[in-house]
Amino acid sequence: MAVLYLSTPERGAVFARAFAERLPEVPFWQGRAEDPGVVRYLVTWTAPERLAETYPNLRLVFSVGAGVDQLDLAALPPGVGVVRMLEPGLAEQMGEYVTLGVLALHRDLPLYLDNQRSRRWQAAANRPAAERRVGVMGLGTLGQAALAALAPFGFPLAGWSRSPKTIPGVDCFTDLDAFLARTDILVCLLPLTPETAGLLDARLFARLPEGARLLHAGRGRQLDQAALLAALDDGRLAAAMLDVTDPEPLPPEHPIWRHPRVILTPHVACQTRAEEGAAHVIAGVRADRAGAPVAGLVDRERGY
Ligand code: NDP
Ligand code: OXD
Repeated sequence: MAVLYLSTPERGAVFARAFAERLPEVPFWQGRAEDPGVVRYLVTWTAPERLAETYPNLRLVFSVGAGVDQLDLAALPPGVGVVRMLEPGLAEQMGEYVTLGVLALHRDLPLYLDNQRSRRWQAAANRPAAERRVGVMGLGTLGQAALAALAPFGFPLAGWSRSPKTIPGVDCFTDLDAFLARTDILVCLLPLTPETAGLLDARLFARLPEGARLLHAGRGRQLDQAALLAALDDGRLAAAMLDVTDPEPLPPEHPIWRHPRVILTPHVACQTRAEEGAAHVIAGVRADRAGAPVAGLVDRERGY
């Protein structure tokens, strides 16, 4: 039995040290398997080609990130489990990023950045937080961390998820129309699945209050970028902040790069910390070897 690690060498060095200290009986290989036939655990971002033939005894694929859509779950061999990254730094960083984005959109930062570029000194009226309703799509690890981080500011908070939830201080919806109708700043933290691909489109924007704002940190393919630009240009949406696009990066000529009411960041809302990421994978390998449940095991049917 062995672990094969196929991600960045810097993070791999930290993983190698952690495995040597805490799980010395399990060989840890980086980049290349000495014996592919004994690889039981793969740590990676994307699935290597010919996975089933190359690693016939594979049991679990650990994603180095929180998302697993890049692995093409349907194409993986049926008996192979997929584990998403669950390290506490991800939720902490997403809480920071969503706070940054919601405050920027609430306090008209895209407008002021554009005014600065045009040397325009012009104030808009500040709206109280109590009158700006924030709604988070996705109430999982990251959605709930974002809502907890926003709690001190006084925004009326809501969330939308597939299954009903109860979260103190948050109006929880499963009805998308009702959720959108009460949302002035929409935050998307959904996993990419066939149901969520293209969800942020013109039809959805039309169901938000006029002048709503979008903060998108889920996956680029959930957003119809042309519909976003049209909604910004006709005033349906006032501004957007995007951490994810399709493709990443956007081509240099793409209008999103220079749209005056878009703030763009390069998929940096969260980054897996090496030490904590290694601890999560080691705990998963230990649990699997003991026949115990593995934290972060994805429901492959559901897609997240
Ligand atoms: P979780 O699996 O913990 O939570 C997903 C949430 O989305 C759940 O509440 C789930 O509902 C809800 N959901 C899924 N599908 C639907 C649907 N069709 N309709 C309504 N709700 C749905 O995921 P995380 O919170 O850990 O991560 C979310 C995503 O954030 C990742 O998949 C990734 O794409 C993105 N991400 C982005 C990063 C960045 O840097 N920009 C970094 C890390 C992650 P239910 O509770 O009912 O199951
Ligand atoms: C992701 C990540 O899934 O960075 O986007 O963890």
